Amino acid sequence: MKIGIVCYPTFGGSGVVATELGIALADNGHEVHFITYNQPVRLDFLSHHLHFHQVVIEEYPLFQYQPYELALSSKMVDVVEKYQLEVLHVHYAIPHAYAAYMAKQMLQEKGLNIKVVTTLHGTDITLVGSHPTYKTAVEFSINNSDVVTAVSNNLKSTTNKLFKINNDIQVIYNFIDTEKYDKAHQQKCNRIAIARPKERILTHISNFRPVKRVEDVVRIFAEVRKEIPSKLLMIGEGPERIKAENLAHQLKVAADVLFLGNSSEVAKILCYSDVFLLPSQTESFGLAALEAMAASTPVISTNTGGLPEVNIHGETGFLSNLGDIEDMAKNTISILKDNSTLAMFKEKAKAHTKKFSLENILPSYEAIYKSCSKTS
Ligand code: GMT
Repeated sequence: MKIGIVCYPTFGGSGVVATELGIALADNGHEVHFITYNQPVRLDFLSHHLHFHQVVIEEYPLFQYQPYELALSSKMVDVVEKYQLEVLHVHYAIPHAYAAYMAKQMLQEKGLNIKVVTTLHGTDITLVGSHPTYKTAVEFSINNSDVVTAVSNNLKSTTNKLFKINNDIQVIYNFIDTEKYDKAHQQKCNRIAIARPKERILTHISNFRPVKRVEDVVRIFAEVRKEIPSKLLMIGEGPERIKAENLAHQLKVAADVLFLGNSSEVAKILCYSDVFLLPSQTESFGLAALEAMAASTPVISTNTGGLPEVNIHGETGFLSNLGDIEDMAKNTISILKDNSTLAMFKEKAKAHTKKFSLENILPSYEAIYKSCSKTS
């Protein structure tokens, strides 16, 4: 089929899922067109099955805010018409679902019926979408999508609680390409570049926004390091990084905390990680936790949002109440205390990711696209 994908082209989870989905669909013979303002970070190659169309904004002195939705919906119309797309799959409701609705209306005037699939990812519903500034438009665009999916049961029920939704929401879990992580493990994990042989490696990956509570990460690490020689890898960039750096100095652990910035080598970094820390305020799913588990890294997380659907308490890691640093540190130590316990958690974390493998999840999206083409 010919499918348009609209997403944020950044390191954020929704952009990563959208990009990996597009690549997998292209591998399965579909023709995929990404429509976004930059080439998605994980889309490192293009082919006759994978296309990228850049949304360019014309700046004008009158505009205090550039009208991105307008440029995006115009681009969608243009690409749908030129390449005869059958479905537009938009990831993250704001403003993509709204822009897609506008594109659909414009295309209808031209006698074309494009189907819009909207995937809700999390903050488009929880932190941003339900804010009075956006709520009316978000609710409208969810109700006017042809198909709506959410990345966890928790996100589905939260959406139904926060908005008046008269559309069915299908839950399709996020997925990972397990082979990619297996390959990274087959190559030698270059652990020695990061830590001494007796040290454990703890890792956190995020966009360092307040919701990720990166200071909690540093506090947990400081507690763990009192008992277990270890290093903390902080991967990503964002507004809270400076606070986490300052706290590491204040707690006198800075020498053992490495801030490595954004990375496209997530699989390689996770390959030598022993525990992944995700003490978020909320996570609709927690793709970063799933990626860690795919690399055999157990997860210490909060029990908020959809995290209990991904991280299984006592099996793939542990879940704690929000802000309970002591409990998260205690759980981390219990995993790291000896090699056989760590090996058991690693094995179970890895085994659990089969449920979220590309092979298991991709057919659900393909079935949705197929159903769309039947009803057009
Ligand atoms: O918060 C982020 O990490 C970015 C954000 C996004 O949309 O890019 O992530 C959300 O979508 C991810 C992919 O579905 C989920 O795994 C994350 O849990 C979700 N973030 C939150 O709910 C805070």
